[in-house]
Amino acid sequence: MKTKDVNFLEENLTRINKALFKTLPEKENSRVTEAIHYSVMNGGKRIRPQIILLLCEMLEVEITSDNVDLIAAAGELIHCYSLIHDDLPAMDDDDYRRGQLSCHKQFDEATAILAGDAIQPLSLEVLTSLEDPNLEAKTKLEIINLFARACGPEGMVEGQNRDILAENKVLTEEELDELHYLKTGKLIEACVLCVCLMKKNIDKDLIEKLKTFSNKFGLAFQIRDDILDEIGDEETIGKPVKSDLKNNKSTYPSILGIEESQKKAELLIEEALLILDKLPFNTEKLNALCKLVVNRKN
Ligand code: GRG
Repeated sequence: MKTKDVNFLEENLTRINKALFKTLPEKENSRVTEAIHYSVMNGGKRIRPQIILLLCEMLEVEITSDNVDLIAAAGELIHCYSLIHDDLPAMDDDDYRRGQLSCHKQFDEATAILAGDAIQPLSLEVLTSLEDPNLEAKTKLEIINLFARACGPEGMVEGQNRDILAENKVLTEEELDELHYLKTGKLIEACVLCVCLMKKNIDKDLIEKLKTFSNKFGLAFQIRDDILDEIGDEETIGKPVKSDLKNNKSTYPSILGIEESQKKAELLIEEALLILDKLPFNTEKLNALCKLVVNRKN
């Protein structure tokens, strides 16, 4: 994603990468820790932690900025873990990720499985170790519960399960929406809802609005992902194109065509922006992120 016009995203990216690095074990400890560094410190767009940082700022959450960065890093760690496992031969069998060999190709399958397995509890370790005068133990538990549900059997894992089962089948648009809500949307939603948990005295109506916002954002993000898999530039997206076609997967372009898919993504973002517009906060930065998502090239 091009971030040079939106300096705040670049600044946030530096914060996020610093926090991520801080959470990791010593690279030199073992082959697994080397693989962990290789798969985390490798130039992802960091959309999920960006959402956490921008929402914390927007809602003026009273947590120290170092702790906001660590919570954002925890969300990204879960995502990094899912990418390592997603690329494995038993899953999507992808050789490239973020412009470099995927973890199992650079190392080996066992190391990639272990690196992924290590990164997930690492995110929980980060969350449980947070110490902040404005973060109660109960809230920390709720945040952990939220992330656990987002990636567990009723979240990302089930999304991935449906994705695998759907190979060589044609899904309906509704089935695809549901699959991607589970696979991609729930983690994005958890990033939004964890900030709601940290905001003192937040009202239920605002939580519902932000949840709807995140679901529209998440689906638009995924649709653009499918489009880029069809028409993107390999070097820019950092992996071979047409991998969905290779795996015979239903995608938005395969069901709706490229043009209709892009329209659907843009409509979802328009709806997401309408929600933001009505909020009594400075939504400018989140608004800018939304606009980037549907036009992104990677
Ligand atoms: C329970 C964490 C967990 C994993 C097991 C492998 C698996 C089940 C799920 C895979 C889910 C998955 C890979 C979802 C993400 C799909 C997606 C849109 C990936 C690309 O995300 P970007 O564009 O990538 O944010 P970068 O590289 O920028 O971070």
